[in-house]
Amino acid sequence: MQQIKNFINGEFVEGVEGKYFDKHSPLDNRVIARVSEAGKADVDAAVRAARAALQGKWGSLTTDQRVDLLYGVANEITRRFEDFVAAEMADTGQPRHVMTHAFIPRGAANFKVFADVIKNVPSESFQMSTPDGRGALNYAIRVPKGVVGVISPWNAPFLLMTWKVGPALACGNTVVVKPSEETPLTTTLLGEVMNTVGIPKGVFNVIHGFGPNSAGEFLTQHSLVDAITFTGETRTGTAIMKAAAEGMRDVSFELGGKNAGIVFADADFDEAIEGIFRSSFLNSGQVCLGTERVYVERPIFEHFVQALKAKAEAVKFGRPDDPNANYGPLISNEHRQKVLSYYAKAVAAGATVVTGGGIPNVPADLAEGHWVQPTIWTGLPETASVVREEVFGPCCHIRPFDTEDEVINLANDNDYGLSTTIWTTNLARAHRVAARVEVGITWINSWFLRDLRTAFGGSKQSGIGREGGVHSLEFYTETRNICVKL
Ligand code: NAD
Ligand code: 6OD
Repeated sequence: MQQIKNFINGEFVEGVEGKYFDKHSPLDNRVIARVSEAGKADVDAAVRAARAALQGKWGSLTTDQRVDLLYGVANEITRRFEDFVAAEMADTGQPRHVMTHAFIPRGAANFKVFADVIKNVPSESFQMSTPDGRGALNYAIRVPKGVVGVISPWNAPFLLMTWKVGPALACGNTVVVKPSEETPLTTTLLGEVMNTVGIPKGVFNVIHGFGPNSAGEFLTQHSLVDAITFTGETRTGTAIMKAAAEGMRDVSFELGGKNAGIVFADADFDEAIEGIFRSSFLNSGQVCLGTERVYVERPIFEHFVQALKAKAEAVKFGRPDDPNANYGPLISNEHRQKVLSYYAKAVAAGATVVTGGGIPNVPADLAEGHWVQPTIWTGLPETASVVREEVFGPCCHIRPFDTEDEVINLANDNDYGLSTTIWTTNLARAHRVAARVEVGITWINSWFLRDLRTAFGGSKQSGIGREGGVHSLEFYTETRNICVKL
């Protein structure tokens, strides 16, 4: 049985309390690894190692030297591509193509892109006049925030963790990472990469465990953590924000979503079907940017519902490497219970179940896995809990609309504001609607396409702050103002 340890000050170490928890495969619920849980003392050791590294070799490197090391990290991930793909498939149970096309390459890119950003970012400088005529030069330098606590979720583990570690290190910080208890493998592998590349000890640390009263909470409460970047549920963000208030630590939050897909009658029908299908069901619906509310212009509503149903019913459940399968399970039994409870609530609220709604038939060796059917509903009022709350499973509710104003109001009538997709061939309308939907990112005739140099983040309860490209500097550095009399 694989034993997963914490990575503290460049060493793989067991937690001092000797506690382990089991990591189950989403495919069949088998225990695939035993994970060492970090206690308070381990978290303290990791934070102190990170602080010492700031004051040690890492802090004395030039930007060019740091950039070279981060290029090395990206190259080493690429060299060990198959190891990362295998680990992420084992953790998540999702199909191989999701790993090879999205999760792992984007993870490597997170180190390259932010190394380039930091190398090329100009600094601010003004020549000032002074009453005595000598003048002054007023300029700013950016310094690292310090020790950054990184807390990441399980749905796209490597991509979302590196999306924070890449810019944090590029800006000269050190990190203590708490990956989700459901997906410990790729973050641990990254520790091996850091040692191979020669990243100084203590710059990158990993502590395993849970949230409340475990590694996550111990990290957010540690007084030597200078800033916390978190991706996960909105209510977890609230708990972390309270912890961060002690000591006035800065936070960056990427939280939940209840994203709308808007399909106008003039859309390229096949492209819209394919796009809504991917955005509702990719990764078994466990994507923060996924579409759980679909609004379709009335003339094509019935045709759209039937076409999406046909695609949802054609998925093939199976193991990530099975060439005949293209669809994976949910991450855990606990999450499956939550999703199934929403399936029951939809029925209780009077939904028409177009397809799905339960547990699929799978081969006997997968019977204990966390499978659920892709599910489509129609006929619910906007007040129904499955239309208002994030399910984070493979499901969507489809509702007809008649006018542009009506659909904008429907899309905006939600506490979340992460993303929207708009499907239309009328580009003037696409731009008009995009400017009025209250979200952090809008896709027009596309989904999940984003240059890593652009700003990413949510509006309303979907997040605080923007990360990506130079926007990440706002969180991972502090600006120091220097004024010199000439
Ligand atoms: P979660 O909030 O349950 O857990 C996320 C991480 O926080 C885990 O590592 C967990 O152990 C830790 N944690 C939990 N409670 C904590 C506490 N009190 N203190 C410190 N750490 C704590 O989220 P999840 O179930 O892992 O992920 C799914 C959620 O993440 C969904 O809501 C999804 O929308 C959101 N998400 C958002 C984005 C985005 O970019 N906006 C991206 C991916 C996922
Ligand atoms: O890589 C991205 O653009 C990004 N932040 C993806 C988020 C995926 C959430 O599940």
